[in-house]
This record gives sequence, structure tokens and C-alpha cells, in this order.
Amino acid sequence: MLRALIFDVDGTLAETEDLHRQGFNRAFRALGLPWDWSPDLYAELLKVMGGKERLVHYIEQFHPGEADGLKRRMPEIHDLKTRYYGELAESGGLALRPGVRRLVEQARDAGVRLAVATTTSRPNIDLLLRLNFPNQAQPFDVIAAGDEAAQKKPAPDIFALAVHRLGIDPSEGIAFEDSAAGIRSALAAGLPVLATRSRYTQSHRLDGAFSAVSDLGEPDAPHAHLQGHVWP
Ligand code: XBP
Ligand code: MG
Repeated sequence: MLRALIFDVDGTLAETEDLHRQGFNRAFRALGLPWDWSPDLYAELLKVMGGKERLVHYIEQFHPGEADGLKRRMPEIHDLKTRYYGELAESGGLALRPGVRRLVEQARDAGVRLAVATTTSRPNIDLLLRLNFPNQAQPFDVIAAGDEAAQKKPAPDIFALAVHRLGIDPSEGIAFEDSAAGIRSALAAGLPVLATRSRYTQSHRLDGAFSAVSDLGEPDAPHAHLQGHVWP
């Protein structure tokens, strides 16, 4: 019996990654770092999950000679990026992807619980939910985010934490993901996965997902598994 839906955030609940990219670039400028991550470079760097880990990977790959000094600045850079990300999201809005709101409301009506399992930092998910569910103090029952996981996606930690906090068996949940690493993470946690590629994951393989849809707004998407669960 389906008891919970567990959503990834970046790229699944909303198209957030280009705002992250802009936040990084604004932080680099503010700190006098001559770096500018293009969309193509960011798509490559996104293979490393976690903004802090992504930054360290970039420093080691592109600035190996100054890596020790620059890595000591990583917390400062990432904190500033998170601040700028929040400002960009507040000013420009951060809409949910198609179908997300409908699915959340249908789940609520059907007594199916809702969770988030994300690599992004907690302030970012709190902001996304505040902007999109302004009149609901806690639109999701469980949030598992960022550094709460000892190992980030594709490790199973963050999805396993969400499953634990929900108090369900993984077979009683469905995970929604946009990236290859996220799919691997959810599968490793024992969850069936519905995949929906986002702007930055169009080239990603979706191996292991039981179905893939262009977005969640397809009310008549012909995936039997979900139809078996989703509400008539
Ligand atoms: C995607 C990530 C995050 C964001 C940046 O998370 O890898 O790291 O790119 O957010 P998910 P932070 O798809 O699991 O939601 O800089 O806060 O990590
Ligand atoms: Mg994602």
C-alpha cells in the first residue's frame, strides 16, 4: 500500500539549479574571485552533488595550484552563495514544476504522507516551501536535507533518513527524482523511483526508474504502477 511520496528538490520540485549557478557567480564576484560558471560548465559540475562538494571539486580541478588556500574559503563562499540564492528566489519567485502542486494536494486528500529528500541546504527548501505554500506551516510531513546525510547522493543516506522519519517500509513509498545520482540514491534506499528530467539533467540516464515522464503535469501519463496507486 502506498503510504508516502518522497520528492527530491532541485530539478524535481522546481527548476532551481540555474538560480544556484547565478548565486555562485554572484558570490564569486562579491569575493573578488575571477570565476564565472557558464551553464555548460555548471551542467558538468552538477555531476558532483552538494554545492560545497561541487565547489571543492571545481577548485581542485581548475585551480590545483591554489587549492589549499581556496578550499579554506569554501564555507565563506558557499554561505554567501546561499544568501544570494535566497535573494534571487525571493525576488524572481521559484515556481513549482508542472503537476507538483496537484500531486501534493491529491496525496494529502488521499491520506498519503509527503516528504523531501534533498542534497540542498535546509534554508533553500524552507524558502521554496514558504514561497509556494505560504499559508501552510508544514506542507510536507518530513524534510531530510543537505548535511543531515553523512554521504550525499548517490549514497542512499538522505532517502533512508526520510524513510526512517516517515516510519514506513521503502516499498510503501515512491521517490521522485530528476538526476541519475538521485535515482541511484533512492534505489539504494529501496524506493521505487519515478523520474522526470529537468533542464540540467536532459542528458542523464534514468536506469532503474520504473517510469519516466517529461513532467508531473501529465494527468493521463500511462504508467500502470503509479495508476495502481494514484487516486482514481
Ligand atoms: C541538488 C544539489 C544541491 C544544489 C545546490 O540537490 O546537488 O547541492 O545543487 O544546493 P537535490 P547546495 O537534487 O538532491 O535536491 O549548494 O545547498 O548544496
Ligand atoms: Mg535533483
